[in-house]
Amino acid sequence: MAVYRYPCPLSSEITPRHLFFSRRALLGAAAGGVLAAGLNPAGALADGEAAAAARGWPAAETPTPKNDVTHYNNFYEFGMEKSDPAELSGSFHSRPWQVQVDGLVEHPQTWDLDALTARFGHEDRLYRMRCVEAWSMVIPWQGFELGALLRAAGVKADARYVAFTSVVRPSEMPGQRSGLFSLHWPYVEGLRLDEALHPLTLLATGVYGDPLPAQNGAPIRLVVPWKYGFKGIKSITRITVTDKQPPTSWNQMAPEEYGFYANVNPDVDHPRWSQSSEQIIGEGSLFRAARRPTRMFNGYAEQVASLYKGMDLRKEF
Ligand SMILES: Nc1nc2c(c(=O)[nH]1)N[C@H]1C(S)=C(S)[C@@H](COP(=O)(O)O)O[C@H]1N2
Ligand SMILES: [Mo]
Repeated sequence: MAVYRYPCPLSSEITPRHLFFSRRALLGAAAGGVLAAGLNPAGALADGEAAAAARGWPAAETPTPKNDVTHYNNFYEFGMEKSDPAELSGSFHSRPWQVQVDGLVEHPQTWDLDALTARFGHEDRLYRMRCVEAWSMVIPWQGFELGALLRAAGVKADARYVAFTSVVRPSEMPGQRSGLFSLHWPYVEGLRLDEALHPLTLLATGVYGDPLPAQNGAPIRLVVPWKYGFKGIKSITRITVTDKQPPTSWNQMAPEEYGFYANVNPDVDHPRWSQSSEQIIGEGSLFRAARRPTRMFNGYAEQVASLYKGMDLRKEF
C-alpha cells in the first residue's frame, strides 16, 4: 500500500517518513515494523537547549532553507507525501479569495483577501514550527495578527472559541478526490478565544517574502507557533467565533492521539512516539540527521504558559 517515492529516502526524510506512515497506520494502511526502528535515544536528549549548544547542536533560530519550507509539506488535500503539495497543486486557484468572518461578532463580514491585507497589512515573523511528527523548521512568515481581525469584527461577550475552515475544492485538490486516506473535508481547526487573541497568533499571507505558495496554505493560513503544526490550518475560507469548543480534524480522526490543545510539550509523548526531541529539517547530512531537544511550548513558554495555568497538560493535551 505504501508508495515509497525514493528507493532510498533522503536522510532528512527518514524520521518524518516513519512517523508519517505511522500516522497513516491509524487507518490500517501501513506501518508495522517501522516504529520498532525507534526514533531517538530519548533519555539522552531531555536536558535542554544549553546542553544542546554544549554538544554543538544547531541553534533554534536559523531559518530553514526556502526549498525545504516549500517542498516538504503536510497538506493532505493535495496528497499524503511530503512532496505532493508542491507537485500536485498546479491547478489550485488562490485568487480571487474570500474569507467569511461570522458567528458571535458584531460585524459579520466576507472579506476579499486584498481587503484584508489592505486593512491589516503584513509584518515579518520568524517562528519556530514543530510538527507533531517530531520534525521542526524555522520559518520567516509575513502576515497579521488574528487578534486584529477579531477586534475589527467585534467579538461578543459570550464568545469562547474560534473555529476555522479550509477550502473544499476536489476539482483542484487531488487528495480530496482520493478515497485511500481520509481526514474528513473540510479540514477544520479551532482555538480558545484567548489563544486566538494572543499576539503571537498569526494569519500568514506570505512566506520568505513572497505570497504563500499553494503548498504552504495559499492565500491565507493560521500560524500558532507554540502548538503542533496541525493547528496551523491552511487555505482558510471561514473564521467563526463561537461559544462551544469546535471540532478539529485530527482530533476527530484519533482523539486519543491528537488533542484539541496540541501544545508542544517534550514531556507528553504521542502514544506511539516520543516528543522529547525533534529532527531539524534542512540540517544534518545524508548519514546523520540533526536533532535537538523539544522545548516546552516550542520555546514560547515565557509568552504563553500563563494561558494554561492550572490545567493538567497531560489530560488536556
Ligand atoms: N487544510 C490543511 N491544513 C493543514 C494541514 C492539512 O493537511 N490540511 N496539515 C497541517 C500540518 S500536520 C502541518 S505540520 C502544517 C504544515 O505546514 P507547512 O507545510 O506550511 O510547513 O500544516 C497544517 N495545516
Ligand atoms: Mo504536522
